[in-house]
Amino acid sequence: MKFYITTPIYYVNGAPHIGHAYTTVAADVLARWKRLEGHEVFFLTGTDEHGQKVEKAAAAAGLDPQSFTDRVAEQFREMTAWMGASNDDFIRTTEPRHKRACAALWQRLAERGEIYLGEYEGWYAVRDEAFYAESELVEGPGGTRLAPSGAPVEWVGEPSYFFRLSAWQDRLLAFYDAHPDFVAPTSRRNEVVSFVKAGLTDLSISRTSFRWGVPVPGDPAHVMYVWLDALTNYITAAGFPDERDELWHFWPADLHLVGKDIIRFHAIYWPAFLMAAGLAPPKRVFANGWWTVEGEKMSKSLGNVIDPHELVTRYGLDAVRYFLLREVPFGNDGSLSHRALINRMNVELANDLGNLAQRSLSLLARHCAASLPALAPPTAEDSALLSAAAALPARVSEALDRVAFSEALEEVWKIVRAANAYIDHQAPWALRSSDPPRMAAVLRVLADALRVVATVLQPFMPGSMGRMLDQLGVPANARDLAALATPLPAGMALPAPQAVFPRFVEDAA
Ligand code: ME8
Repeated sequence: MKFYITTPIYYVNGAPHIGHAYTTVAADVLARWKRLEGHEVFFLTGTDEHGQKVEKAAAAAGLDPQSFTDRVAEQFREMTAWMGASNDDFIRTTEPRHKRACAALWQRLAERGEIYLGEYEGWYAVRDEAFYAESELVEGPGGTRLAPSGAPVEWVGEPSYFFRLSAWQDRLLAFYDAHPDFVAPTSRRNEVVSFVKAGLTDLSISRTSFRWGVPVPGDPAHVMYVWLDALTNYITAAGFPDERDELWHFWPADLHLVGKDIIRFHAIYWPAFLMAAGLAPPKRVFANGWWTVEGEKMSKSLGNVIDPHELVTRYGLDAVRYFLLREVPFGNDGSLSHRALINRMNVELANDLGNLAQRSLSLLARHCAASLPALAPPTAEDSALLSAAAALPARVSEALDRVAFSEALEEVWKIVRAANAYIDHQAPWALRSSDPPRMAAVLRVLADALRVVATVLQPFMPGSMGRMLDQLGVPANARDLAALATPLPAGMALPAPQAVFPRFVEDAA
């Protein structure tokens, strides 16, 4: 089966931070997991480069928008690589293929009578690139008016094309009814449904007061509203408007991962645009929560913005990936704390998993002539551990289908803890003199349990789990879930063991 997963495309108004890296890593884990399950995966990420917000940032940097976006887009591309993302494509909205797709979508909407020319008068927040109704505004300091997000708003009055969003209200509600899983978590679904029930007004989809955008076909005085442009990226990358493109079979996307701040655009506007153009809406939109830093909102003015590259340099990529997905149930907000990260590294990675592997592998190296022992008829305890391990992939799969990363990891750690209890109880080091065949049998059980654990953890920690599978002698072409059904041959040579997760020792300085 095919699986198409996306991250939001990130604004290039500033450098990437840990919030961006978070959604990218989450999408990467799902993409890698689906590949491990044998699906045909297309994983897309990229940058959102048009609009007033980016235009202003370019001006502030003293650069023309194209040179500015070229520079910042490169930083996002690098972030994607540093975070170990296995994306199949990286889209930039300034690319010709994307402008072509935007124009084609616009034309389809126009041909179907979904667009009309009018005059927009109302509030706009550049920081959110969003229009707000008077009734949505909140009071800011000194009686100023702010968007519900806290962004400043300005009054805009200009000729504008409109999308007949109001006509889609009932069809959207029917769509949410027919697809109860379309928006998740449930709190976000409720938010979306009540927003639509409260009544939709037509949406302004073009601007005339600045130039940095995709020109409206046939009326170049207008540029397209940046959100219409941005959302289109998901079909551009699948080959739109060429429906014979080899990637088009990936559409509709199976999952758009987005931050909770942009759920309205993805769960209301986007399916409405698509249905209005006669295209299938995405299957699911899942919103992640927000990270704060040591309990404080991340902001440039507080100077506490976390650079993902610094975090990875300090703690290592896999520890950061593990922490981000283990610490907070996906969908909830979380606080990024160095103490909590170090704690998880030392307790769960170095101690629980690292030591288990190290103990098992060094006993195999020393007392089994560095080769894999044969499977012996299992005792009840052997069978309990082996059958729990065998059931693990299905449990992880079930959790990941619910986008519940922390639950998936908890399932893995149940096996890790069970294997630790098993090794302590069996004490293979003591069996070495009393019952060598039993020692070999116990080590084989541990190797098999570790193989399952390392296999299912690959999407989360590709580098270290690759090394663990190397040490377990698992051939590179036998690391997907299907391969687990075939036992490794007895007598197979094992390479010298090396610690996979060193303890993190804090600098005394
Ligand atoms: O909204 N915690 O781009 P953006 C968790 N271009 N996630 C965070 C985060 C935080 N503190 N900060 C950002 C845009 N994110 C649009 C999207 S899509 C067609 C267009 C993540 O650069 C989160 O996923 O503001 C959020 O939705 C995304 O970065 C927003 O990035």
